[in-house]
Amino acid sequence: MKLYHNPLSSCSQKVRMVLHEKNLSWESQVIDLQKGEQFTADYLALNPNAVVPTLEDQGHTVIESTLINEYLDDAYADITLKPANANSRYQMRYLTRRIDDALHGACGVITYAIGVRPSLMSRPREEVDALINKIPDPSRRETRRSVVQLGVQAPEFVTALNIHGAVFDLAASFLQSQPWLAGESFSLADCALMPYALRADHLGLANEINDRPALSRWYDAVQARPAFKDAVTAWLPEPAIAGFRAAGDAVANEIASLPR
Ligand SMILES: N[C@@H](CCC(=O)N[C@@H](CS)C(=O)NCC(=O)O)C(=O)O
Repeated sequence: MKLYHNPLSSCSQKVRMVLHEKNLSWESQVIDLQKGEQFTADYLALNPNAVVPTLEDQGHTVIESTLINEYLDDAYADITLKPANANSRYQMRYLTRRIDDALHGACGVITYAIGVRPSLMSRPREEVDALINKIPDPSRRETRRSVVQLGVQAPEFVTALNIHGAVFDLAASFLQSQPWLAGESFSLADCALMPYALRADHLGLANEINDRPALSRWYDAVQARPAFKDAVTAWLPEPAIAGFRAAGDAVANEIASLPR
């Protein structure tokens, strides 16, 4: 089994979490997104959306992180990460859908506006434009352009923060009555939300978690899982995380004064 992924990418983190929760062994192929390796012809043949992750297994190519995780849970069922009862399964899928439909794009916005923009600003403008122009999806491309140009002042930024608030509220409401997002057992939903809480934390937005006690308790519990160390901590490039934190500190006052 081979995973094309990136250490910092949230969708890659959620698939690595499932691989390690299920004790599966896998081969790593890192795709450097800032160098544009997602746009090579070989990679586009595997994943025409020019995004990570992509899984190759038993002769199949599987894309879309949520579907990769469902595939892994179906194909390797010894340790299952899907709850047994139908309503919990519905809760799991409702959350993973909200994450895919809304939170993921919002996370890209806050990541680029706060964390990635400083390093892009130090590169030649034409080089950055060329990278942005390769993004196949027009709406993602124009959002990226706006956020790289305007940072936290981009109109998309406040919307993205509010989406984080709404999905974190939803998650916290599920966690009022149960230890994990989809019930009594750790599931694909917990793997799916984890990277977004982590990213908010790294970008200086830990208050989005800490202000919601049930979510904060859940975040601590996810980080304490042995799989988290192998799937996430082991891959985190410390200088990049320190850069994210410093960039978060640098815009904290500006963010606090934005109308929400
Ligand atoms: N819906 C896709 C989204 C994947 C995605 O957006 N991946 C990001 C990293 S988290 C990426 O590869 N971005 C490439 C880029 O920024 O050019 C999935 O769930 O797999």
